[in-house]
Order: sequence, then structure tokens, then C-alpha cells
Amino acid sequence: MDLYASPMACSLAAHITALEAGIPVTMRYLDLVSKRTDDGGDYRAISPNGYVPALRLPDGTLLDEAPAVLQWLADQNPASGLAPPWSSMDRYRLISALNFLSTEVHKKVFAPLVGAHATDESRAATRGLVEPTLDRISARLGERDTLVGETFTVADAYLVTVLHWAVHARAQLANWPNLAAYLARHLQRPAVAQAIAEEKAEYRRRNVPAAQPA
Ligand SMILES: N[C@@H](CCC(=O)N[C@@H](CS)C(=O)NCC(=O)O)C(=O)O
Repeated sequence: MDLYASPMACSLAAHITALEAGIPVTMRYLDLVSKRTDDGGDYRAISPNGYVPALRLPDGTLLDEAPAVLQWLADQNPASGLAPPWSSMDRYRLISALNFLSTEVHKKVFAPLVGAHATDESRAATRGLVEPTLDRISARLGERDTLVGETFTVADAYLVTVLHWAVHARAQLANWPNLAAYLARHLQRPAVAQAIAEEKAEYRRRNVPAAQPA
């Protein structure tokens, strides 16, 4: 299975999830601006939306949109607990958390701030949204160890990714002690540590400019 990704972008959450679930995926990194894959191919011919993550499933289907990719991976290994069972209330809490992170946090705040197409203008327009957004995430998490239920789920894989961007955008996470403690705790998970180590190495190897992790 191929996972189309960019180092330290939102596809990191899918990378973490695949490792957590024990699902072998081949990481296919690409340049988010030129849309070129490493073999020089046109990524838009693979995934017309042109963004990551996208997963090439064993039957050839191409699945994109982070909430769908994350839940598909989680559902391949239900025993992993990465997504609560369908029709449980926690499943709907998970979908709520994923949509919140994807729309209200990722696309609205961090894409214009640290994304591949960020500009001075977009950064200036969104910098002021970081603190109120971290306030909202902090309130949503409370003093719990995980965003949904009692164990690590794909929502946590996504939130770890988002908090990395926040640190990259120079937010002082110490001002949100529950978020700082949450990130430090989850960085100890072997799958999280492995995915981040691999992607940081890939990020450095490609010499991606500092303002392009998302
Ligand atoms: N709606 C998509 C958005 C994904 C997205 O914005 N991915 C970023 C990386 S974090 C990207 O590929 N940006 C490049 C682009 O949009 O051209 C999802 O939730 O998966």
C-alpha cells in the first residue's frame, strides 16, 4: 500500500496510524508545490486534489482526505483501538474531533501559517488565530490523556501533528500546560517517535524551507 505524504505535513498522522496499527505502507513523498513525486511523476494524475495524505489501497482505490484515510487505516486493525467501534458514541466523538482538527484548526489556521502555499500576507492574517485556537483545543482536551475515549486514537495522531506545527509556528505551549504535557507524553509512544524521526530526517534531506511543514 502506498501512502502519499510530505514530511511533517498532515500525512504524518496517517504515518503514525499505520505504524500504530501495524499496517505496512510504503511512504511516497512528494513536493507539495511542484506536485512532483520522487520519480518525477505528476501527482495530480495520481490524486486529482493534489494534496496529501492519499492512500493507494490494495484493490487500487485511491482514498484521500485525512479523516477518511485515518479511519480506514484504523479500521483495518480494530483491536488497535485507534478508532472506536462504528455506531458507538465515541465513534461520533472521533469524527467530531477529526473534522474539528481538519477544518477549524488545520485548514483555517495552520495551512495559511506554515503550509506549502503560505505567504507573508496569509501568515500576517492568521497569526492572531493561533492562541484562541490553542485555547479551544486545550478546553476540548481538558485534563484527559486522549482526545476521545481512554486510549490513543487517530484523533491523537492528528493532534500530535497539529501541536508540532504550533511549536514550529513559535507558540509557547507552556502557556497551555495540558497541551504541553499531552504532547510530551505522546512523543514517548514508539510509533509516534518513529514516524517523527523518519519524517524529520526526510524533511532535512529534502531541505524543505522552514515555513513548509503543513
Ligand atoms: N482536505 C484535505 C486537506 C489536506 C491538506 O491540506 N494537505 C496539505 C498538507 S498538510 C497539502 O497537501 N497541501 C498542499 C496543497 O494543498 O497544495 C485533508 O483533510 O486531507
